[in-house]
Amino acid sequence: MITIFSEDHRLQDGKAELIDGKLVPCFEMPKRAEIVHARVKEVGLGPIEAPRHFGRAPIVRVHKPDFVAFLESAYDEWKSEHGDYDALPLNWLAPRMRRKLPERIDGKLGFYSFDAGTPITAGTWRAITSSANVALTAQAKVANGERAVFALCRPPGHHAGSDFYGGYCFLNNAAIAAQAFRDGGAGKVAVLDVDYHHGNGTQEIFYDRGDVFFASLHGHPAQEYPYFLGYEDERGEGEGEGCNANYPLRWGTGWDEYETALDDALATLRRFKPDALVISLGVDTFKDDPISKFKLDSPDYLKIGRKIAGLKLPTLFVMEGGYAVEEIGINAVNVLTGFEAG
Ligand code: SS9
Ligand code: ZN
Repeated sequence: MITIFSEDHRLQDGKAELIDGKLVPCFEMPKRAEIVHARVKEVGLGPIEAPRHFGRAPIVRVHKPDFVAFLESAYDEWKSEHGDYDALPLNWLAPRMRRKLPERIDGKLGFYSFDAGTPITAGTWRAITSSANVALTAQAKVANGERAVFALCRPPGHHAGSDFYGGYCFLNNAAIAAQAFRDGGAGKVAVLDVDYHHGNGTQEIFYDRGDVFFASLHGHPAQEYPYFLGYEDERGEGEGEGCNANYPLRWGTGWDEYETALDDALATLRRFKPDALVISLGVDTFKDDPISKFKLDSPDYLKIGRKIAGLKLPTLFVMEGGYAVEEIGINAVNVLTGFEAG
């Protein structure tokens, strides 16, 4: 399997996030991608190639242009007002306040974000456009006939919506790639999100569309971030009615319960008869993940890969979360080798 990877991910190297009432070093760190990259080499998964540049057009197919322009200039605006250190938002709209874009950067950060864990740094724009290019380069290879390609994206993307960022995500790499499949002629695309957290951004982007099915297995929103989306009764709307499937799972979920939900999600996607499959590949479902509460173990990721291969679809794997840094390489690459064996 070919892997697409860029060193530019290192340009996103935030100092701190606000979590559990404390400013702590960012869990979403460059080392994550380095460990996955090293594991891809170690197991000899296949060639590792650099991304091509696709420019803004495929990005604004899923994100609003004003949001993308905000991401591009946010750090400079912040720096000229506050100085050369990471930008974090601190206030948001409460219900029935007015969604009107403020002039000052502090207000804009709150307008376009939904948490205080996602710093915008000097290198963020270059890192996130590079991450999107990694996904698009891999997508193009799958569209051109590769059975499966691994987009080793960083930063991740599945929490980013059409006009908001958060959850360490700025541009939604998986959604951008899914849309690129459609724009390249695929009639129907399925996105399966196996990250521990609900892919609220991807769901928002495709919620009213019948051409892209979104299925997600994740920590139950009653217990888990991002809390305000991801329930089972969210089934899509309008043209998209019936094209969204959520599998909220409680803290402590281990392989047996996970497998039941995964089998159901895969059967649902099979009935949709997609032409291509995008996997939002998070491995923060691991038992030792520092911010998550599922109990999957490293061999379980081989089984996930094997089951995904059973759909027999052209498949794009897009790296998302996973914060047990020492094991992230083994776990992520296990999904890929399980797929190849399946
Ligand atoms: C948990 C706080 C979670 C954001 C997590 C984003 C994961 C992206 N107490 N903070 S895959
Ligand atoms: Zn996650």
